[in-house]
This record gives sequence, C-alpha cells and structure tokens, in this order.
Amino acid sequence: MSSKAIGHDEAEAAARISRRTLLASAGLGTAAVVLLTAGQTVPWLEPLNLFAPRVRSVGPQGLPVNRTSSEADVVQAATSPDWSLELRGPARTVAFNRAELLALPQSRSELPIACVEGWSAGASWDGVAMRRLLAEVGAPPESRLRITSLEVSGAYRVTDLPAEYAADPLTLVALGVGGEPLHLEHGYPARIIAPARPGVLQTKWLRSIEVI
Ligand SMILES: Nc1nc2c(c(=O)[nH]1)N[C@H]1C(S)=C(S)[C@@H](COP(=O)(O)O)O[C@H]1N2
Ligand SMILES: [Mo]
Repeated sequence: MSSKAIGHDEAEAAARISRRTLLASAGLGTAAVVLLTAGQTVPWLEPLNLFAPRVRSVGPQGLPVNRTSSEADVVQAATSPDWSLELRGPARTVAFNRAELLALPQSRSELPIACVEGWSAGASWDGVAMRRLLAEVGAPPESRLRITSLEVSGAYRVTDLPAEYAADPLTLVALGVGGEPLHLEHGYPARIIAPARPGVLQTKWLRSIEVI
C-alpha cells in the first residue's frame, strides 16, 4: 500500500464520517423538532416531550394549559347555550347562566395558578366572589362546598372546597381573565380560582356547587 493510497483512503474515510455525522445530527435535529411540535398538539406524545414546561407556557391568554377541553371531553357541554351553573344551598337550588352570573356584582383577584407539574403563572381574574354567590341561596360565607365540573370522568371532576376558602373574598367563580372572557381552555364558561390552592383544585368548566 503506497502512502498516497493510505492518504486517499483516509481522506475518503474522513469524508464518509463527517457526512454520516452531518446526516445523523441533521436527523436528530429534525426528530427533536417533530417531537417538540407534535407534543404541543398530540396528547399521547406528551410523555416524550422533554420541553413540556417551556411549551406549556404558550397557551391562550398568556397562561399555560394543563388538561385541555378536548382531553377533558367538555367542548360540547361547555359551549352549549343551555349551560348553567347549579348552586345547591341548604334551603334552595338556583341555576345561573353566564349572563346571570355576569349581572351579579363582579370582583377581581390577582392570583397565580400553580401546577404540581412545575409551572406557575399569575393572572388577573374577574368573576363573582364565592361568598357573594352563596348569599344568593342564603348560605353563609363559611360553607363547605362540593365543586363538580362538566367532565364525565377524570381525577378532578369533583373536589371539595373547605369553608375558609369559600369565605375568602379572593375566591371567585371566575368568568374572565386578563380583562377578557375566559378562554375555553381556561375553564369557560366558569371556573374556580382560590388563593393558596394547588392548580389541580382550581376547577375548570364548572357544572355545580353544592353546600355540604
Ligand atoms: N375540570 C378540571 N379542572 C382543572 C383540571 C382538570 O383536569 N379538570 N386541571 C387542573 C390543573 S392540574 C391545573 S394546573 C389548572 C390549570 O389551569 P389552566 O389550564 O387554566 O392554566 O387547572 C386545573 N383545573
Ligand atoms: Mo396542574
């Protein structure tokens, strides 16, 4: 083997290697981009999405979304013109549609959503103070409440709100955020917002509130 031949072989091998490396890293880049993009819209890809916290920060109204309305299967019920929030007091039950809730005195609370999955985002929420709403059925502000969402299944379909949270003037049946009506992904037509509660208990897509 001549030194020239060795040199030629080496040069070819080097070219092959760099070509392979280039292709491999280009392939990796494409795969990463595809995964990252797909993870934003395809729920079953989420466990593979290493960039989830960053991607989650991009949601409607500048707020992340954990469970979407389609994942929760509430799109139809939440956008139905027949929607109303049922408030079950000890003495009577009253149903409020969105217009009726908006016609009650409105409060504003600056409160964060803090998700156990590792993100937290502050927002300005508008709606009816829970204690004000309870007065509509003659229930005291310090009432223990059972909150039920429109979901038909799911770990957080039904949650209990302790009396001290119901009485807190910052606790809202929120109808809006950031000066706009709630986006469907943030719980339209109405959701719970309460101070110092984990995100999982900030129930979206309300169906009923019961004094227990
Ligand atoms: N009905 C219902 N409400 C829910 C959830 C849910 O799965 N179902 N997810 C909760 C979780 S885990 C969080 S962190 C917050 C996120 O609120 P956002 O999507 O408006 O940011 O909603 C909460 N409310
Ligand atoms: Mo969460």
